[in-house]
Parts: sequence; C-alpha cells; structure tokens
Amino acid sequence: MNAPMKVAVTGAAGQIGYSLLFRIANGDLLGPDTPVEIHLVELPMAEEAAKGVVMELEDGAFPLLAGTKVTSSLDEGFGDVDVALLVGARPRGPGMERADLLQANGTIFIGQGQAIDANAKEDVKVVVVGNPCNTNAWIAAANAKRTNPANYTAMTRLDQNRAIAQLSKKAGASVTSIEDLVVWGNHSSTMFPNWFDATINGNPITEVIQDESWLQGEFLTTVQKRGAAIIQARGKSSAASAANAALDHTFAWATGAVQGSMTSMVVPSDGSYGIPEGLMFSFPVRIEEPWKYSIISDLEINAYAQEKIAATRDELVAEREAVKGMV
Ligand code: NAX
Repeated sequence: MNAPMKVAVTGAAGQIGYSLLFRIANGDLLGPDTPVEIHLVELPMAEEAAKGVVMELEDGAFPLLAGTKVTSSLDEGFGDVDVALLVGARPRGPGMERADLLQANGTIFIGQGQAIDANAKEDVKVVVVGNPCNTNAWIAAANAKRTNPANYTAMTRLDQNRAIAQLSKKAGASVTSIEDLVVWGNHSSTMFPNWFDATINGNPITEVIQDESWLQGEFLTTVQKRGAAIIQARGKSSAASAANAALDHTFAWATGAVQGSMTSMVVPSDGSYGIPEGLMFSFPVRIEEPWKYSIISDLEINAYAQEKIAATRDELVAEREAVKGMV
C-alpha cells in the first residue's frame, strides 16, 4: 500500500459530488493501492448535506477510505492536499448573461486559487470541472506562485468519452477499439472532437466511417450539444458521466493509462498550433510518466480542422479578455 493521499472535492454535496465521492473512496481516482483522505469543501449552507454524504461514505465501509473532513473553510479544505477537484461553481441563474457568469465564477476561482496556492502540497494537481471550466482554471492558475501553474488543468474528458461513444455506435465497434480521439479547445459548444487523428481497430476513422457528412454534421453537433440534450431529457445536467470523466482524467494523468497514445486535457498552452501562450485550451497530450503530461505539438491539422480550432480558440480568448481585469 502507498501512503494515503489527500483529495479535496469542492461542491461535494452537489449531484456530481454524489457520483464522484463513492468512486474516489473505492480507489477509482488514484488506484487500488492508494488510500484516500477526502476533504469535502462546500458552501456553509450545504455543509449539513455534505455531512450526510460522509455518513453514507462511512456506511460504504470502503477499505481505502482513510478519513473525511467537511468544511466551508478554503484554507482547511485545501490544507496539505495532493489533488484538488474543483467541481462547485455558480450555475447560470435566470437573466444571467455569460459575462455575469464569468465574473461570478471568476471571484470564486480567485479565492480557490489563492487558497490552494497557500495551503496545498507544493506539487498539488488541480482538475477544474465547474463551468466555465477552461477560464475558471485559467483564473485559479493565475494565482499559482508557490504551486506549479502547469498542474492546473480542466476537464474535456467527458466530451472525449461522448465522442468515442458516438463513433463506436456508428461503426459497430467497441469503445476500446477507438484510439486517439482528442477534443480541442473550450468545454463549450465550440469544442472540436478531432476525428482526423483517431483510429478504430488501428484504421483511420475516415476509412472506417466514410460518411463525411455524418462526421461533419450529426456527429459533431451531437457531441457539442450533448450536455444540453441531457438537460432536456433528464431535467438536470449530466452528473454520473461527468464524475466518471473526472475520474478518467485524473487516473490517466496519475498513471498514463490512456486509450492510444494521447488524450484530451485542458492545460496552459505552450504556443503550439498558434494557441496563445497560457490560454487554458484542450490539447492532445501524452502522459509519459505519472503526473507528467506534454502537449503533442506536431500533429498535422487540415484546413477544416484548423477552422474549427480557430473558432474555439477565439471564444476562449474572448472569455479570458472578459475576466482579465480580475486577476
Ligand atoms: P450542483 O448544483 O448539483 O452542485 C454544485 C455544488 O457546488 C452545490 O452543492 C453548491 O453548494 C456547491 N458550490 C457552489 N459554489 C461553491 C463554492 N464556491 N465552493 C464550494 N462549493 C460550492 O451542480 P453539479 O451538477 O454537481 O455541477 C457542478 C459543476 O460542474 C457545474 O458548474 C457544471 O456546469 C459543471 N459541469 C462540468 C462539466 C464538464 O465537462 N467540465 C460537465 C458536467 C457539469 O455540467
């Protein structure tokens, strides 16, 4: 057994939290050899609900659960943590414009970024799920002085998993036969699930699925608008699949277990593909050793994909402009 690791989860009493915490306790985040101490970080009004979740965690009698803590203090919540999953965020309320949402969450993520930087382990790994997740991660990372800004990431793994599922259904092939499907850009409806580098059973997607109009039409829009379709059907946003993707994102980063040679992670740009340096952008990354990713910067991008990537880049640049004054 490894030494226990401390994991903070914000928004722990929310619906993603409810799907996430039990699987963290089960070893799905850091593997079966690493006990976990979970810090449930919530707003004061939701602390009681979080305590109820802790009772259920205890009742799961998880062998790997080394301890729990419920708190609304960010200093306490992020104290000495190895991993911080930032799930809690302000949802868009009635009449709220996108700019208002960016500002409201900007304030939250400044505070959380500062508290992580002041209290967490120096090599803390951060995964932002709360939306708008790319820009929230950019704000949190902007506060990293002691901790490493490169260790602040956000999640597009749900979008990657959604794309793989659609391709698998279309091709009649298993999800595990699909490799190197990477989502580029913003976790929003401008994201680009780039099928040009992906393969099914080792063959290029475009050879297996020759229906180009499906790829450029129904496939693309289904993936881009899947979140809205789930809200429409379920009356609530995706939760269990989002929690599953947060586990996939972190487990891949921690272990290098990716499907093929690359996976999607929102990380600070190193200037590859003309994406402005520092912008939090979902890139193809390779993970060569535990907790070390590198952006794959030499893929050939055709004109169609370049146009899609430019659109999602421009949206992210505009988001960053909207909150720049705050950091
Ligand atoms: P819920 O509204 O069910 O839960 C959010 C929880 O966060 C609440 O318990 C609330 O009290 C808490 N919270 C709010 N502000 C907080 C703060 N400053 N500190 C600590 N806790 C705080 O939302 P849920 O469905 O769990 O979704 C959480 C976030 O994930 C949302 O921002 C949502 O938009 C985002 N998502 C991101 C996805 C992604 O792929 N990146 C997909 C799923 C999801 O939509």
